[in-house]
Amino acid sequence: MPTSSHTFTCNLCESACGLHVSLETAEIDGDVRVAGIRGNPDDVISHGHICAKAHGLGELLQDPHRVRQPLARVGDAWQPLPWVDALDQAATRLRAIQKQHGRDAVAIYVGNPVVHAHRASLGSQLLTAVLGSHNRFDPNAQDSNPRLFAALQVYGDPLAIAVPDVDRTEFMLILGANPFASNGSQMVLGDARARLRAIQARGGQLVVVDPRRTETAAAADWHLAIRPGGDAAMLLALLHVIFAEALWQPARVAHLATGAAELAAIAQRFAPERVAGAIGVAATEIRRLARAFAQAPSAVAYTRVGVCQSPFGLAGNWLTEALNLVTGRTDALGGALFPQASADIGPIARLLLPQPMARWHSRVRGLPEFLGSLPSAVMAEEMTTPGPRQIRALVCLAGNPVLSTPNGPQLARALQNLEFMVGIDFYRNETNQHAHLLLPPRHVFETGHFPLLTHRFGVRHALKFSPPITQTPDETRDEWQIATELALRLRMPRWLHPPLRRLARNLPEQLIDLLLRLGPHKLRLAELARQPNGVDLGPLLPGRLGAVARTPDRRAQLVPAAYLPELARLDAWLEARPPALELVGRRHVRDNNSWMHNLKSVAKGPDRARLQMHPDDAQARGLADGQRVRVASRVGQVDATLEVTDAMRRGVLSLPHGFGHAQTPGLPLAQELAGPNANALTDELHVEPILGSSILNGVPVTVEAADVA
Ligand SMILES: Nc1nc2c(c(=O)[nH]1)N[C@H]1C(S)=C(S)[C@@H](COP(=O)(O)OP(=O)(O)OC[C@H]3O[C@@H](n4cnc5c(=O)[nH]c(N)nc54)[C@H](O)[C@@H]3O)O[C@H]1N2
Ligand SMILES: Nc1nc2c(c(=O)[nH]1)N[C@H]1C(S)=C(S)[C@@H](COP(=O)(O)OP(=O)(O)OC[C@H]3O[C@@H](n4cnc5c(=O)[nH]c(N)nc54)[C@H](O)[C@@H]3O)O[C@H]1N2
Ligand code: SF4
Ligand SMILES: [Mo]
Repeated sequence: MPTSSHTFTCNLCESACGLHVSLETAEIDGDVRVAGIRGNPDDVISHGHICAKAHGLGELLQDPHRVRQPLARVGDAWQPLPWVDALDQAATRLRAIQKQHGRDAVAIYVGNPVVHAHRASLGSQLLTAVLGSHNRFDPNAQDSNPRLFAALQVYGDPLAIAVPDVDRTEFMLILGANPFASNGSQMVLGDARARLRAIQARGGQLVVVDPRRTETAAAADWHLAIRPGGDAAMLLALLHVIFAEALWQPARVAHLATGAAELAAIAQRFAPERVAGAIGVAATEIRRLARAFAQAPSAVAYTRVGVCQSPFGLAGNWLTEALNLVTGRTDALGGALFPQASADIGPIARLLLPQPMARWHSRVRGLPEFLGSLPSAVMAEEMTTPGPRQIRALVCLAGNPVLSTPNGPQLARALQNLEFMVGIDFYRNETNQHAHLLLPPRHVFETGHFPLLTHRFGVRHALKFSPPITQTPDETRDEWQIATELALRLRMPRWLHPPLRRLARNLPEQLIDLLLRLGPHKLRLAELARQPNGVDLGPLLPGRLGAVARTPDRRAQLVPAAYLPELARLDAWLEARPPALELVGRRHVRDNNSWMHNLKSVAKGPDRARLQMHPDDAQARGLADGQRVRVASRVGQVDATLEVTDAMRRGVLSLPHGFGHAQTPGLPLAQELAGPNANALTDELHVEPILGSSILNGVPVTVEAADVA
């Protein structure tokens, strides 16, 4: 069998690890098989690091359960059909529904993998624009919205995301993130473990705030096992100490930001002694952390999904920015720096989104649009509540909201009553097994990879473009092609299709090339293609806040008015009695959200979907390690295997999301793995009040032995 060797990029997470891929081509049918995958030691970002998921990416190329041609569902059976028929059918149905019921009757959900695929991400933009519906959804409501909102409020631009200067900091405070498992989020690290350990190796400190002693927390110098949702109060208490003990940097803050006096007045109400009991971190610890953070030669606080998904995700993200600003860490070496995107989508985003929020509201609950999307928590009610603008059809592109959004089972029921649904996915997953049509995308080896959206989160300026390395002779199409074909059919007369199709063919790469040329590093896509290991463009630079901030005076705002109502809610939370058990999520390095469990190389190994509980909580309920238990919340219940571990804080349980495959015949291996759907417990009605983003951590639950009726 002829073998060829290629340099490529893993696109399963932000790290964009460099790969050496060897491919074998079968002489008889021309089938391409992955013979091996190794880390590329010369890659400028990952330096040879890869994780188990990279092998899954190889396996995905040849997974026999992947959908390889368009399928139409008739009852429970799926029948192949030619692309032209599938596309015609999709366009005809979507157009008819929009004609009869208005544009909002067709919703679109665009899932996470699109973030890591340039053709899919531009394709999803095209499709969304062409559908013109207000009912647009994506995982941001489960993920980054509180962080993007903080960037908007504090710096005036949702894209003004500061990245920790990991390579130079002497003190890194991590709240609600587990980079040893996730490999970093909105922070491209290459090899997270190596890069974070290097902080300690040069004498710096790593501090982790997390209700669970995670892999990252276990390696840290200091772990504070906070109660879920406690971060905002803890950050206010840190600020309290920093202002009270004059540990802040007034001269530098005056240069960076406005509102220090107001912030000090707010923080004054949150003494460590006041918040300690409710957040489960001793006042002495809070005071010690405040001093250590403020007095370190350099320091940075970094927060991610654990805080975003918590009851005070908005305030938690705001106050993390505030802590970095007040101690002079923002925009300083070893602090939080604003990278220069080599291909900046900012100007286009600002053109398309001149006003970033509340341009419309959801019909039933009145929750606001943010950055062009509505909160996922309203999806099901918008499908099932009759009336004008009711959702009657859905396009689901690279998403699995039945496993990834609050009260997923309710959504699954709502999907069954849609008039029409199209899925664009490798698999008949939990969500699009309810579709009427399924359109199969190409593998990243066949589309090429450019980290259009994520390269702006690099801890160094570095960039890589991996052109396609193979074309499998199957009936799959990339999402840009699918989107253009649908767009043409939905909105253009037939005679215009051939010229527009030609024009559109390489538009994604042409656009990227243009952005690169206009960008600060003046690159060309063709030049990048000639450097398969990527190009290193140097460290992040301090002193960029003035160029980045879009506030009237180009300084950060320490106390944006939008957050003030959150303080009253926080006061009430601090006084309230906590539920006996609160559920949080977790990630494992071998899992990738909901979708790689049908791949042997990823799914193998010990059960990773166990419910983790502290020994005291287990003992109090007479529960033992390994036992099947029933977890219940306001919205539902799931059975899980109990893992009793002192890695958990008392009163907190941990269950990963992305499992719950028992009813999914399209994923036979995953179906065997089954596992509980954590989002059968999360509550679609209990959302954060300003944006309506989902609260997935700190969910009140009860646990009992599964055999008790
Ligand atoms: N292996 C792997 N890597 C991934 C993914 C994956 O599924 N698997 N997913 C990718 C995606 S889409 C994303 S967004 C990123 C996310 O990357 P991270 O933000 O690093 O996410 P997690 O690993 O889930 O870590 C969140 C942590 O928050 C803690 N936590 C829960 N509630 C609270 C709270 O109220 N306060 C505090 N302080 N902590 C809390 C949890 O215990 C958990 O350890 O990872 C990406 N990388
Ligand atoms: N309880 C709880 N819920 C969570 C989270 C949590 O921590 N706890 N995390 C949230 C976060 S951060 C995220 S990002 C979301 C993720 O949630 P979603 O984006 O809804 O779903 P994924 O699980 O990423 O599934 C992605 C789907 O896209 C398909 N796919 C993969 N690659 C491609 C591709 O290139 N093209 C196409 N067309 N399809 C592709 C996969 O087969 C899979 O079916 O989950 C969120 N939900
Ligand atoms: S860390 Fe793993 S999943 Fe992420 S890019 Fe690297 S190999 Fe791929
Ligand atoms: Mo995410």
